[in-house]
Amino acid sequence: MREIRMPLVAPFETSFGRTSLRRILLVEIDAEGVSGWGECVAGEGPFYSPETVETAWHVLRDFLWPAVRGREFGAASEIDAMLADVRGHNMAKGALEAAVWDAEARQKRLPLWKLLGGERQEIPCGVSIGLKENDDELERQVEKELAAGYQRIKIKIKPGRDVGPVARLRQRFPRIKLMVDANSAYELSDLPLLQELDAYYLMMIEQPLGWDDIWSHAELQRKLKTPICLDECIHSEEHARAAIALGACGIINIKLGRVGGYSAARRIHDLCREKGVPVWCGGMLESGIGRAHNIALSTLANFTLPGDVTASRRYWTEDIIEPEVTVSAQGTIRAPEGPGIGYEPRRERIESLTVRHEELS
Ligand code: SMG
Ligand code: MG
Repeated sequence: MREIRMPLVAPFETSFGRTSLRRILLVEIDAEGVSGWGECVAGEGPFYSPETVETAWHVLRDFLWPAVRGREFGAASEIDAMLADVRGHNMAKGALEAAVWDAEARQKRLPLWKLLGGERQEIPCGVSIGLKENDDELERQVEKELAAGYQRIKIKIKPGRDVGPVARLRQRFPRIKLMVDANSAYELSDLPLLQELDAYYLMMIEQPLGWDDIWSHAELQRKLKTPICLDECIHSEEHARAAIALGACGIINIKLGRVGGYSAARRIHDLCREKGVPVWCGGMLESGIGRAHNIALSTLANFTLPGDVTASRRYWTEDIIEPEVTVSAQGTIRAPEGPGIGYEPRRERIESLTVRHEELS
């Protein structure tokens, strides 16, 4: 395990706070001499979810690693069950599990996306734009992302920064795929305001209400025309099943870390496919390693909507993988042909960014 620190090219602001410097926990595993890499997407503080870099470090070292060390297994798909005695801590689990998937794919000399059963090599990409000082700045940023080719625009909203910016963008860009993400900044009592957003034919409203409150989203969805997309609320297949059965959402954002790895992500993906609920891959300001895993996940068949998976340069002056992730002029990323995640971790650069390191055996 190691922690690296990377400054973002620009601060990223959501309804719960602002990030300028990422602390990123990376996991490298050695599987019979083959390295596999995973990234823990826990934040610096417990504001998106309860996990942090510190809790993940502790749980990985003291509970998850002891659950797998020295145990023989035939495939990365077995790891999920081996970690099941630990409740929660999905981001810590996801980092370890993803590293094992990378190693298995490298051992088999297969691209990870093919090992996972991915069906599309070209994935559609959107961008997530943080809260801006004013509407002019927001509009300029949207212009820039559209010019780069991105297929849909998501903006962050919070009380006081919602209908105004959305109305302004809709007037300026009547035809783009537009959506908003509130990161749980509203309550059911904000219904009239959220209903005002229905006028702007948004693709979806992401996570307007409480981070673990599926029931209130069902209440809200009954009164909104715009589909709700759940992010923070969905931690497992069981949550997804409940949310769909209650009518709490029409769309689900899947993040590897939030659900605890590929096995859980695939279960949610398969359930949503069966229920006719489209999914897309979320982002967590990842370095190239997490970004590469998101690309692999996005190749599964029901990832039909553009995800928050974007070029390295949108966040980093220099990424930690070779080559960097790039996006085509059509706003797509091509899943790589190389083994494993298909991008090589740049060891020297990773070493130079490392602030702590612990080897477990
Ligand atoms: O990686 O492009 C990215 C960020 C996408 O908006 C994004 N993520 O709620 O979906 C979300 C947020 C969570 C992270 S904010 C620090
Ligand atoms: Mg979100």
